[in-house]
Amino acid sequence: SNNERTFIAVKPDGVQRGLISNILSRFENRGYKLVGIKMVIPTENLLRQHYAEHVDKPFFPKMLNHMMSGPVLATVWEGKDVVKQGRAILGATNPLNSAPGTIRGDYAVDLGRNVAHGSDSVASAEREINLWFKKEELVDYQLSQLSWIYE
Ligand code: YYY
Ligand code: MG
Repeated sequence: SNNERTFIAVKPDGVQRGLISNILSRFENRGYKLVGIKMVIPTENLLRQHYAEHVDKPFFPKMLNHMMSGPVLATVWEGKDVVKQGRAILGATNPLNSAPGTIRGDYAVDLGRNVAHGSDSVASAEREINLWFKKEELVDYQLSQLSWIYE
């Protein structure tokens, strides 16, 4: 459906490196609709929920510190196949395996500094959106370009 949503976040390293506009423009240019956006310094509690699948892994404490080290830009994007396409726009988790042209392949080198997050499934996206955003923070509107993006 054209109403699929995903959660994309610019991590503290991406924010500090001035990559916000670059990352957002890739989703805008592709034709996806921005429905939520805010800056937040995440709490440990939020990150433990967000990264629930990773809390017991050896890299988790280091990753937690990094994610809490500064503001994150939290965004929600809407459109056809946006979860899968968002992951493709981000590139592989390890930037050394990310193709040139992807965000991580163009702007990152180390796994722990891979500049952005994207939900890995429709179910994760729903969970993450509800975690980071209140319902009233997600804006309902029509993209005027819709009929030029979708046939
Ligand atoms: O979903 P994605 O971000 O692409 O990768 P995950 O396997 O879910 O890992 C989340 C996050 O954890 C990853 O973006 C970087 C960090 N990380 C790490 O610092 N060291 C690892 N060995 C594995 C993951
Ligand atoms: Mg993940």
